[in-house]
Amino acid sequence: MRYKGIIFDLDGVICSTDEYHYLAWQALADRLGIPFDRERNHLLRGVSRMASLEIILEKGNRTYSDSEKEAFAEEKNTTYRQLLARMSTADLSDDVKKTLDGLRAKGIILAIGSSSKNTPFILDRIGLAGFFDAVADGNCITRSKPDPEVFLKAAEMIGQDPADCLVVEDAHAGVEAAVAGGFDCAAIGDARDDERAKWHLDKLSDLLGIA
Ligand code: B16
Ligand code: MG
Repeated sequence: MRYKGIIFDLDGVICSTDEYHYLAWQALADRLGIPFDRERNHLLRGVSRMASLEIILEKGNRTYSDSEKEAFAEEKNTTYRQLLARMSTADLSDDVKKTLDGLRAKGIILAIGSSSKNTPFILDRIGLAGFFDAVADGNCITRSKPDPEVFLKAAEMIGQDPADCLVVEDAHAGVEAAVAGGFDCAAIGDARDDERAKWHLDKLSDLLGIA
């Protein structure tokens, strides 16, 4: 067993909620008349809700008050949660399920390290509430990725040293956070080729040959 614990990012790794984030931000940007597209959406991966909003508003041609920004973030989150509500256990892919079960059978401790405040809701929708040994998410941190806080919190919750844990990430900000925290990182999806990662995954089940 190469790692005692594995800390998974949620959005873009365990499930494809990244598409729903995109659709919800696109709807807000369109309403405000601000240019936004899938390419720019990649900048929001792993980044907190308010920091994501700031990145979107950068392309607008006016400034907004803090209360307007709060309302925009709330509007996006309402749209996003309407999309999440449609999710079910069918949104847990066979590859992800096989991977989680296989790693658990090896005795590896499994945790979540996500920037999302919607983590408990999403885990519940896809049938993984109570599955992980620890869940560190946007509700228990003050600094979003690329700060390592959420991964350090997860390692602390499972009582493991970062050097003994692997972080799995789909965001460049998340790979940066993992490395800054002293973790090895396995990169997948949008961040697959990030050179700071030790492992590069085509699919999550590639982990079964690594861990
Ligand atoms: P919420 P992750 C991140 O989740 C998303 O990648 C990012 O796009 C989002 O802005 C952030 O969560 C906050 O999400 O608005 O639900 O609190 O990739 O860290 O699992
Ligand atoms: Mg992610």
